[in-house]
Amino acid sequence: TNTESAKQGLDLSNYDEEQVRLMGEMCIMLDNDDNAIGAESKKTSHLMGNINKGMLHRAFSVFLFDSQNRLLLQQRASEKITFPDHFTNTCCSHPLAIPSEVVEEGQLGVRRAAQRKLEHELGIKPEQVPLDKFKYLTRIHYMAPSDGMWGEHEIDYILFIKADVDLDINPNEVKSYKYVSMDEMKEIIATAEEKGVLLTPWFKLIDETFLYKWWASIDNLDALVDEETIHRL
Ligand code: DMA
Ligand code: MN
Repeated sequence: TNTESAKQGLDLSNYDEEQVRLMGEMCIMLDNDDNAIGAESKKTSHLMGNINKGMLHRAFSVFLFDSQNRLLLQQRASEKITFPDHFTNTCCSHPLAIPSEVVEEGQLGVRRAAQRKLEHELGIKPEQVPLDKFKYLTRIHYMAPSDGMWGEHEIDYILFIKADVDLDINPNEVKSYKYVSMDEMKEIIATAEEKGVLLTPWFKLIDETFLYKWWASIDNLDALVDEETIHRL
């Protein structure tokens, strides 16, 4: 049993045990300008009751492309507590409130978290995704409810990486995966509603704003990097 849940009067017994365990991870709490102001559990920071009071945390979204410039999509596992079964970009999660992942210089903490979760979710070995190979593009601030109880409210660091990788899927995290060309991506987006394909809200927002501009410049991203702006989407 989880003492924090008990304290909050929350019953998590109907959720996947491993995903409930991961709700104990400590996320980095932020003010509106991405200044770290504390730490709260993943559970506390993803409850809509807290989000509606302004609670905000740091996150990252990785977009991984192979040498043919195809984007690796994942479908989130049914076990996920937020946005189960939704299709999304390669990998998302949170840098944790631990010494190695709170480092802001060169986005080092975020890069380390990205490497850690690419291995955890998709089985990608860190050697195939070196920290300095991630291209940090910008930050996106967004809020999105998942269901009545859970949601997201994040400043999300966008990381692109071009690498051919070996996958070993963690079925507790990922239900399926797929490499898509830009045309295939646009087709998936255009037909998602009629086909009943679920897409995560942050992926839709990035698709509507920056994705294709960045994707078209995948081998030449330096001019598009915007380290300063926090885009409010
Ligand atoms: C959270 O992703 C991060 C973003 C950008 C939505 P997630 O729900 O996949 O996190 P985790 O894999 O840690 O559950
Ligand atoms: Mn989050």
